[in-house]
Amino acid sequence: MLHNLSTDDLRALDAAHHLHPFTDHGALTLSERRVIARADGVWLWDSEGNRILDGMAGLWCVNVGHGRNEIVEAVRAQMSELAYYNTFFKTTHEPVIRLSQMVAEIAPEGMNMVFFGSSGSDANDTILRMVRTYWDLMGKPHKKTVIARHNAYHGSTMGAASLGGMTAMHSQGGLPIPGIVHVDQPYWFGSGQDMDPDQFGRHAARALENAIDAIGEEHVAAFIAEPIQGAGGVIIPPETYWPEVKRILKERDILFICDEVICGFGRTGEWFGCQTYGLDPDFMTIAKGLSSGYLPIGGVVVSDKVAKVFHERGGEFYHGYTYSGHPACCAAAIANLEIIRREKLVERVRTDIGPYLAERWLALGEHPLVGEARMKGLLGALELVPDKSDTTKRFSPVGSVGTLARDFSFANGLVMRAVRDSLILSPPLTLSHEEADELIALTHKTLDDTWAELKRQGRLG
Ligand code: PXG
Repeated sequence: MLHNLSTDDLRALDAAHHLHPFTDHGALTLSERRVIARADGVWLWDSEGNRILDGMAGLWCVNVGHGRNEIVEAVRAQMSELAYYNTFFKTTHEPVIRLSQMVAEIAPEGMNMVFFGSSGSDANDTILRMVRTYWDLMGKPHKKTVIARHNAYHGSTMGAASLGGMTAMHSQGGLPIPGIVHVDQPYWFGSGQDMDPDQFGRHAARALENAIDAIGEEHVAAFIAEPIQGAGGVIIPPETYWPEVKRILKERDILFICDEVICGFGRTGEWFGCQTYGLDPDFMTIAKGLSSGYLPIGGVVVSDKVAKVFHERGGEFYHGYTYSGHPACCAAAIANLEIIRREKLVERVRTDIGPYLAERWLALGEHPLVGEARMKGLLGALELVPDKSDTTKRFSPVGSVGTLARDFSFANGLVMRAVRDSLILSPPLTLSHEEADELIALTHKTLDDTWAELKRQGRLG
C-alpha cells in the first residue's frame, strides 16, 4: 500500500495508469480527481480530510453503511479457513450453501435456486443464456427475442449493455447484439406530461404489448425491467404501469426478468422491488446490496418453474465463472444480510426513514429550480428545470445543469449523482433522522447555489 503519497502524487499516478469506468479521460483534469480515503456509516473522507455525506451509498450498493467490522471479521475468518475454492466439478462449500439458503428465504415465494457470479452485468449475461436455453428445452427454439426498455441500465458486458437501452453505450462496440428489442420507459416527467400519470402508465405498458404483437409472441423469450429504473434517473413508474405490464405478461407465454440490482435488499421498503409492486418474476438479477459492496458478488435467483425444466431436461448448462460462489464474497454477503435482518433495515425504510426522508425530499419540489421531486423507499430524484411554470422545458444542452448541480453538491459535502438534469439520491438504509436533516439542508444549499449560478449566466426562465 502507498501510505505516504500526497494527494497530488496520487492524482498524478492515477492519471498516468488508471483507466476509470465511464470517464472521458481526455477531459478529466488532475485537480478534479478526488481521492477517497476512508468511510464510516454514511460518511466519506477524502485525502484532504473533507467529510462528505454519501448520498449514493457508494454506487447504489452500501445498504448497511460503511465501516461494518462485523463484515470485515466474517470475511477474515472465512479467508483464513478457506479463501478460495471453486463450485465446479461436483464441489461446494458452506458459505455458498448458507448464502443460497438465505437468498431463497428472502426471495418471493417460488424462487428457491441461486446462481452466483461477481456482478450485476455478468448475472444479466447469465440470464440471457438461461432464457434462450429454457425455450430450447421447452421445444420452442424460435423464442429468442428479449424485450428491454429504452434508457435502461443492465450492465456493461456485451449482453448486459445490449439489454440496456443506453444509445451512447450501443454506439461503442457494435451493440446491441441480435435479438434484443427496446420499448419505451414509463418516464412520465420526461415524455408523458401531455397525459395524466395514470393514463401515461397504461400507455407506456402498452408499448410492451405492441412490441410483442409486432415481433410475434412465438418469437419473444422474455421481458427485462427494473421495478424502478435507477441509473436511468430513478424513474418511478405511475401506479398504473406495473399492473398493466403484469396483465400483459400473464396473458402471454413470456418470461419476466426483474433486475433487482438497485431495487433489491431493502431499497424500496421490501426485500425486493418486485414485492413492492406485486410482480412475479421468473428470474431476479441481484448484486450491489447483496454484499453492500463489501466484496463483489452478484447472481441470478431462478424460479422453481424454470429450475425444474433445467433439472429435468437440461443436462449440463455450459456456463460458470471462476468466482461463482466465491467463499469470501459469500461470507461478506451472509454477514451483510444478517445485519439487514437484525437491524430490520427493510422495515426501517418502509415505515421510518423512508417516509421521514420522503416528506422532506418532496418539499424540495417547492424550490424554483425543481420541476418534480419524487421518492420511493430510499430512491429519490429532483428534476431541475429552467422554468417552473412550464416543466416540459429543458436546459440546453441537456445534462449541463445536472453536472453543475452535482459539482456544487460535492463541494457542499454531499455526494449525489446527476442524470441528465436531475439530481439522484440513494443513501445507505442506515441513514439517521439527523443525517437526513443534514442531507436535506445540503441539498437545499446545492439548489440555491445552482440557481444563483444559472441566474448569473442568464439561463433561467
Ligand atoms: N443492473 C442494474 C439495474 C444496475 O443498476 C447493473 C445491472 C450492473 O451491475 P454491475 O455490478 O455489473 O455494475 C447495474 C449497475 C450509475 C451506475 O452511474 C449504475 C450501475 C453501475 C455503475 C454506475 O448510476 N448500476
